[in-house]
Amino acid sequence: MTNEQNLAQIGVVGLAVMGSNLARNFASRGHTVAVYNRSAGKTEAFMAAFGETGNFISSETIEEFVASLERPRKAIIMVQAGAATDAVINQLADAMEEGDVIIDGGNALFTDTIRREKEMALRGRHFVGAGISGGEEGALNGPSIMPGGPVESWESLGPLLESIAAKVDGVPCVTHIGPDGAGHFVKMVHNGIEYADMQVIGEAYQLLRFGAGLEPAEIADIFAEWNKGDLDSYLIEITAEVLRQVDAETGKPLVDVILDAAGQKGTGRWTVKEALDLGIPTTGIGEAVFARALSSSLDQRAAAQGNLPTGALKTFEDLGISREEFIEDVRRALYASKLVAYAQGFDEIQAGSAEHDWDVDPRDLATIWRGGCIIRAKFLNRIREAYDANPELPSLLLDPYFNGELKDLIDSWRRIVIVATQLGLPAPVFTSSLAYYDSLRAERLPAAIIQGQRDFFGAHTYRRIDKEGSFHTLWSADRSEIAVES
Ligand code: NBP
Repeated sequence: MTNEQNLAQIGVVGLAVMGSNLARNFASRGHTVAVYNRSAGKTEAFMAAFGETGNFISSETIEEFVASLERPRKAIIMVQAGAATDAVINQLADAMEEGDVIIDGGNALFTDTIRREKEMALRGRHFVGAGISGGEEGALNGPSIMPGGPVESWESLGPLLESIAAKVDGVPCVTHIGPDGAGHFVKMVHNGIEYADMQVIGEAYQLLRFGAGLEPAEIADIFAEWNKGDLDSYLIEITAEVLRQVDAETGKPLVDVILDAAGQKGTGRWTVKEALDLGIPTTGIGEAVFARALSSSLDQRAAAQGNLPTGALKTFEDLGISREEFIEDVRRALYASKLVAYAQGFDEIQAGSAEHDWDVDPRDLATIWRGGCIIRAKFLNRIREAYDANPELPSLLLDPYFNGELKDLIDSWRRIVIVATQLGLPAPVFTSSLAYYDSLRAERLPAAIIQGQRDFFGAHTYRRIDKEGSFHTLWSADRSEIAVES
């Protein structure tokens, strides 16, 4: 039912997929919702389709839209990230008043959010960058929401967002993440973890399909079975669904007719760029982003097919392992690699939080990611428990529970990396995650030789294990060592 008399508790700007679903979600929780879209046609279509399903107030101009909001006015922007978002923010800020709240629910780069918050603060407007995960289904039925911005905004916005967020054990999947860009930073890393999670599932599929020679429908059954245990997650569940799907036109498994070139919109790439700047080795996410890029290099792949020497590859039969053992090994390698990706993602969030003084609590993330979002998984409960037990945990891998799990996983993980190599099947995240794991636990790393090389060619100096200070060897002279003032 349209409601022209009352004011709206919340407004949504942008009525494409995400905005219209979010507006419907707010309305379904009993809120009156103001809606506006740049092209009036979309607003009309929205009202025609859903106007009767809740209390909506539609407007044709941004001024009308702002006038239809209760004070302090709260409007969520769900438009294309970048210039479109800037344009809408400025239009809203012009029409709004001191203390009103502008929320950007799009996938903004967190540095844009920091800039926008500063600009809005100068104009007396509150600006909240809120990461929203869960795609269109989540937006409609309950997403996971990661709002940043000033804590005062959270006080008025919190109950509204809690009402539409997914709930797990009665706990809403939303909390104030931290000031300015914290919400969008955390959403960015969430998406990065999602890339790694999807890639490790892809690698497991690849090994089962082209290593063990299983059919998509058989692998769907295996994934459905895995979904009952430690790997219980939305992504494993939907993978089983995708694998079961048969193409109506050809009668083949759908997965066999989908072009194997993965797209990306940028949040994975941002996560890795930021990790490079922070000096955090998010190798799993990095390999996942590169794997998508490689998959899309279709010309180069076509040129390489059949034209690169393989060396002596083995067949699955040569390896003499049972299918059952292999399937269980793959499951364990997947679990271990996933654990590494999450550990690295949480490391990046903690480093970002320290760098920007955000004070992000990792326990909050493990809590609000349990529902609504794409990486929702049973094992996030374990992550929450790990940080509950020790908020200063140096790495998730060192939590006693996960450490115990790793004891059970490690042999399978090593076997799978070896087998993948012998079969010539790429498993970049399985492989690089194991290299990360072995690097992390190594007593000595080859970094000592790198420091030696750097000192040799560039007098970059090195530190010693047995005394304080910086040192340089006179490589071009008598090769004696001198202490260097740092
Ligand atoms: P799109 O990202 O496809 O954006 C379309 C909307 O942006 C339309 O309402 C369009 O209005 C509006 N818009 C554009 Br384009 N330029 C504008 C401008 N200069 N001024 C005003 N409005 C403008 O929509 P979406 O897929 O619903 O996503 C919305 C946001 O949510 C994005 O930031 C996206 O990254 C994020 N997100 C999407 C998903 C997902 O699963 N799709 C998940 C999580 C987050 P028009 O009708 O007049 O052209």
